[in-house]
Amino acid sequence: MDHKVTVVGAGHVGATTVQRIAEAELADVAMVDIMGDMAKGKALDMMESAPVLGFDSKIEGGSDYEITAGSDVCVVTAGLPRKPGMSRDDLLAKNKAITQEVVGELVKRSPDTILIMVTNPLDAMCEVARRVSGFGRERVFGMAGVLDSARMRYFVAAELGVSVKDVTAFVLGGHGDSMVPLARYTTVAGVPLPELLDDDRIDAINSRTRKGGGEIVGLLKQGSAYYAPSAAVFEMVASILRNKKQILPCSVYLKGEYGLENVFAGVPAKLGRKGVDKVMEFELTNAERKELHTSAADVKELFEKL
Ligand code: TXD
Repeated sequence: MDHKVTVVGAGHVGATTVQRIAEAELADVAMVDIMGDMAKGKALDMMESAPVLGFDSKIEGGSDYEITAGSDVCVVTAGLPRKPGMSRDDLLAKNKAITQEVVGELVKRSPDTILIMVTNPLDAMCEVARRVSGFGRERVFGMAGVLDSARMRYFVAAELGVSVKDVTAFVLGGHGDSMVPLARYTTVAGVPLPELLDDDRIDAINSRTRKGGGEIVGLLKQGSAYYAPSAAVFEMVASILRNKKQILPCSVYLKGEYGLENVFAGVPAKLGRKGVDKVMEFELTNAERKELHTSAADVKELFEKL
């Protein structure tokens, strides 16, 4: 393949992302995990599916970062889940240490790469990666908004009984309980959602979107969502490698846009071959802007604990 992507963390999100990239022949893939030969085993298993599915992407797995050298894009899903008795701050400290180590190893071998962060707490891990890599914001950003927006799109399509393809949505802000679903910029065949649904139904969709991750956790009992998250990562990687310039909500380091500075928050970003091409500034009402600022303040609070 013309491109190479590394995915660190061969767990649920990581391995499913690798599978999606390889099956679409988007790139060759290196998959790294700290757990012994696990990544090697999953990579071999996927390669053995290639003759049946007919893809020629190469997948290499292991725990040695040498296999990642020269990657165009690196996706970081490595991390620990929150265990019983573990506070959010404990998790922050643990995943910060993992992210520091992983990003250091990656940029040593792929100095020109684009980093897509996935590990939670997402916006804080983006900041850790930015500090360790020293990259400009074009090359270090996070996946959350595409997932949150996909959830919202699905809920809207199901509510109205229309194709998911006709629904676009934008969820901005931090990847947490205070994320900001924007009904005014959510459209069905171009028609804004407030013209199609009453406030109560929109509120219900917004609330289900905010709690979307928790809903899946509650059903799975073990672990968290990965089919939709990996699809969201795939869309971002594809827009970058194919230079599609899709406008996707991503966690980007803001420099004054939306009145926010020096903080990562989900905003619409144009993604192309160089990474974030441009942060798009949608006009917001005072209420929407206030919600976005509240959400960004939550993220800043986490930054202070880093
Ligand atoms: O919207 C979003 N950004 C998210 C984020 C959506 C879904 C999942 N989200 C977060 O991604 C989740 O809260 C976790 O922080 C990550 C990964 O989720 P996943 O469900 O894939 O977790 P797993 O299955 O536990 O996989 C994590 C893997 C596991 O195989 C570990 O062995 C590995 O990470 N790991 C490491 N790999 C390399 N190096 C180090 N240091 C390391 N530590 C753990």
